[in-house]
Amino acid sequence: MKILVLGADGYLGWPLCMYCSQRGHEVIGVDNYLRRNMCRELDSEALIPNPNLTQRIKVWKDITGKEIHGYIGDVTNYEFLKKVFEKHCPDGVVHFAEQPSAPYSMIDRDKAAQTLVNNLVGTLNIAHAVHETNPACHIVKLGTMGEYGTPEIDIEEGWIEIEHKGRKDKFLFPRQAGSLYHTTKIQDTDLLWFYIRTWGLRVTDLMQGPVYGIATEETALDERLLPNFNYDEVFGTVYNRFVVQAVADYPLTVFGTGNQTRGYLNLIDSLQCLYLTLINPAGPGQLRIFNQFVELFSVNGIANKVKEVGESLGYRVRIDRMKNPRVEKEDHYYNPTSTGLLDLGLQPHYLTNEILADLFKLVEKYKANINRDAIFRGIKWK
Ligand code: USQ
Repeated sequence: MKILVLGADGYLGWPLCMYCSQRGHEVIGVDNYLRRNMCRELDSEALIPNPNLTQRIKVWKDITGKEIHGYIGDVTNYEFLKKVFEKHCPDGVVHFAEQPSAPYSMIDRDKAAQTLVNNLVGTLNIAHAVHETNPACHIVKLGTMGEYGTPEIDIEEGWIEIEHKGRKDKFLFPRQAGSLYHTTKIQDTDLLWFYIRTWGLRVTDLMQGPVYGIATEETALDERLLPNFNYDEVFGTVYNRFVVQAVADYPLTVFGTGNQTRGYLNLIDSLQCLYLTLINPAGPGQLRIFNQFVELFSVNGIANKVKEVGESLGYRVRIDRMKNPRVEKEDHYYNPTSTGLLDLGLQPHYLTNEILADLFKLVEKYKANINRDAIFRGIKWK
């Protein structure tokens, strides 16, 4: 297959480029370094210094002999994006080219506007580029479990059948996001769903939970192939953050009661899910939705696990239950369904103490790079 990865320099984008290239597919990667620039602006750079996309592609070629085509450009620039589609005519496009951070989107109005414009115009452009150049191309859109929020009912896989006054119909499962960033993901879905109904596009929306980890089969070839690993308050996800905090002897920053529960997955399972989705595309006119996570954890559960593993490795791990800077339910019902990806063949890797210990060991190697000031700044939702 020809696979176009938009956001190819990112935490998921770069490992996916390698994963697909390693399995014999032709990969085209696009990025405008938005996240790198935002990290630099906020002095929140990733733990491990990474070569840029052009350099990574070269390292990959030197090691494997495999070519990944790279373009530095902005998906919100329609002329640029259309040219890439015209030149390569991809069978599948994966859309990661978004501002991915909830806290970033809540800093101020300008960052909210930047998130909104970047995420929605990018999605709009992809729908148009596919429609105009190659309507058979399958769009894989990274959504998030956070779009559903934490309702008092079970969360279905994207859709719900509603019976009202004796009649029935199927609708998108109700969405109620907890940040402006998550709200743009809902709006993305609405945009695509409109164009699917109108133009018959084929789309899979992956409702992904927070991802942890950094090592993949491909990064084992050379450490220069590791993806960016953020641990700061803005771009780091909670598992990765807590491991870095434990290594830095910084009390684990549990927000509120710590009973907030989400569906988590290892980076290697995120890659498996993306790949299974690409090789089993949605049909024309179909909006297929998968809930992408493998196990549920509360923030307390994560903190306790990191403490247990950290202490077994000789670290002193303290837990700090602090006032929650976010507006989110802390004690809530949470029972999401997730069967679609298992039906496609996903083989989950559950979090073990060994996997967490390996993450500790990698972080330890780069301990000197930890910027303690970036760990907690207290970005408040209100
Ligand atoms: N949390 C803490 N302490 C911290 C950081 C987070 O208690 O230091 C809590 C948060 O309050 C939240 C939970 O941990 O209840 C998860 O937070 P997170 O920062 O790991 O994840 P989130 O902001 O939800 O966003 C991340 C990714 C985003 C993706 C999302 C999936 O950055 O791109 O969309 O996970 S989901 O959460 O399912 O929406």
